[in-house]
Amino acid sequence: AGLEHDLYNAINDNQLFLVYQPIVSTESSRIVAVEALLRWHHPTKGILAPDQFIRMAEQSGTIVEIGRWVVSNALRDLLLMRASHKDLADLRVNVNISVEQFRGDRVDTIVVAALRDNGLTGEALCVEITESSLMKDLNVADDQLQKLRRRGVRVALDDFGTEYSSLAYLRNLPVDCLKIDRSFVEPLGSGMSVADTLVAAIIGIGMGLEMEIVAEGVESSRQLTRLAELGCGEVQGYFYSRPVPAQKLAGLVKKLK
Ligand code: G
Ligand code: G
Ligand code: NA
Repeated sequence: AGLEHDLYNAINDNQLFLVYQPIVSTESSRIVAVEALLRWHHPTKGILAPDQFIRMAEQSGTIVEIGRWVVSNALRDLLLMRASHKDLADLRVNVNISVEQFRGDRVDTIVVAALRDNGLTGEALCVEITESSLMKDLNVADDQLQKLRRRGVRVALDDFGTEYSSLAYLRNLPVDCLKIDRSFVEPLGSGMSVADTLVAAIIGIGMGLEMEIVAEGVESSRQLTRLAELGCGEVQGYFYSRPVPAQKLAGLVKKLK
């Protein structure tokens, strides 16, 4: 109960912050987007990662307030990042959304207001939802996601491949992008040909449904090369960068050039 109470105060006490991990085009090698990842600078426990508090926030309902804070701050940071380097002028930001947020206030209303407050259009944003949670609560989320997509906001299915991905279902989901879970990326190109076959199949499904494909957890040039060969459009992982503060992104652009 202690941590839950602390979390309740974390927003007002400015203890939450966001770091950003670049998403890079395999074709142009340019940073096309960043994923916003939440951190909590706890007064006594130090810096906590989402796996240490998001589930609690979902259960207590605090996730609705946190989600509002995340969208608003990610969009404000996006303006800073776009202005910080000419190659980042069209940068997009991805934010993670818990399905519990759709049962609180309407996510589409919150997002549209945050876009307007920052003078941005929907193309600036992608919302990431895990496959398992979307399947569980599709009836709640579907209409809100469709409203966002009509404004140009993209929807990405996170951790794709790890849960029950019914192919029949996938075709009708309000989704523009598949993020291949890093458990598939890890063994890529290691001579374990079944890994390559699986990733090729996922990319094939995504392409067939005209979805964008992002591979997560890319750590080596071996994995990157194989993903590019298989037609994966975008990659994310430690090979390019760990998540960094918004002010560090421009420096990363120069380093990658
Ligand atoms: O940064 P890290 O690898 O610790 O993030 C782990 C996971 O936590 C992410 O993959 C994502 O699913 C979740 N996460 C990160 N930031 C947020 C956020 O702002 N909101 C929600 N709901 N989940 C987040
Ligand atoms: O929920 P999601 O899978 O989007 O969150 C991504 C998480 O994976 C973040 O916590 C991030 O720190 C972590 N991560 C990002 N890139 C890599 C990587 O290349 N290797 C590993 N092992 N973890 C990564
Ligand atoms: Na994510």
